[in-house]
Amino acid sequence: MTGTTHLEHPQAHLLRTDRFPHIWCPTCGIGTVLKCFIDAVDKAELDYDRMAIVSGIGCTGRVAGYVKLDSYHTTHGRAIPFATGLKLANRDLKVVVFSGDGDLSAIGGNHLIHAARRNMDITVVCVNNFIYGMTGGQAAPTTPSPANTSTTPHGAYEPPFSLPSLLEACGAVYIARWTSLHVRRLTKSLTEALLKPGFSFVEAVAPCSTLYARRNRLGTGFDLMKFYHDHSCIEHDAETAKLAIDYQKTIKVGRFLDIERPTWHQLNDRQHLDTLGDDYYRAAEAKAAQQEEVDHVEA
Ligand SMILES: Cc1ncc(C[n+]2csc(CCOP(=O)(O)OP(=O)(O)O)c2C)c(N)n1
Ligand code: SF4
Ligand SMILES: [Mg+2]
Repeated sequence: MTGTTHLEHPQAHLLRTDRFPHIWCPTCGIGTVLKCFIDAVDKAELDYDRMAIVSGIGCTGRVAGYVKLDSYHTTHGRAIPFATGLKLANRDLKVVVFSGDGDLSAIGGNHLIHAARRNMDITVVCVNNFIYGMTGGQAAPTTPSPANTSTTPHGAYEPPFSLPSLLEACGAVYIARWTSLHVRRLTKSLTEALLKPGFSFVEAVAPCSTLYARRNRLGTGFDLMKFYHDHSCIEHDAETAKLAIDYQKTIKVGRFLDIERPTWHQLNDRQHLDTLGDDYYRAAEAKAAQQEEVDHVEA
């Protein structure tokens, strides 16, 4: 046989393959979630030139650097304020935050809750691997009790956040959770989240196979897939208060919330039209948008 065949990555249109090999460990679920995200961007038929993706710091935080969109790898915990700034500067952009559980709910927790409260029009994809993966497997606000982590060698004892419950309480309009085993369903939820106006949140459970799984005797990445095959239960519309992830027990997955609520931009327009009328610098666009909403409801 002579010569070699060059096989192009099937998602090369949205991946910076020149930056490969990527940094993720073999069997890490982050790559699977990224694959689902790219499929979702295509299913949602979004215009690549009107999209931006923002990540913080961590293993998951590397995602933005591998995606061939306008992408920003920001500082730890600051992906959401950065994304909010992009959306304020250009409301026509589809803005996505793709980051880790620690980045979003520990150091970035304050930004997470306020962006949901404001119903800022962004989509947040959180890879929940139950720990700080990049820095050595320390306990995070999502670590189930009594998991073994590098900072809790005798078992974690702090009660963890249940992210869907936290986000519903804060005001998110779309909330779903899947594991990295649920490739088709995760892709569908990501598609819905991308098309949803307002603050949408998708939690992708993908335990760190190198640090969390090893310390907690969950085996390899393949064993994790088997674990979630046997220990996940689909319950759409489940009450988010009942979605806590217990250590090594069955976890509930599904689309839990899909509601309507005015976005930050709609409220901002409404307030300034009411108070300033035609003196509001966006009066014409705001009135047109409001009319569109009325037509949509009546249709
Ligand atoms: C201000 C600041 N504090 C701490 C760190 C160290 N640090 C880098 S990533 C990380 C945790 C990442 O955890 P997570 O967001 O869950 O991402 P993962 O690596 O698990 O995907 C920490 C604490 C940092 N880079 N900057
Ligand atoms: S350390 Fe864990 S989270 Fe990070 S790439 Fe490896 S398996 Fe994935
Ligand atoms: Mg993490």
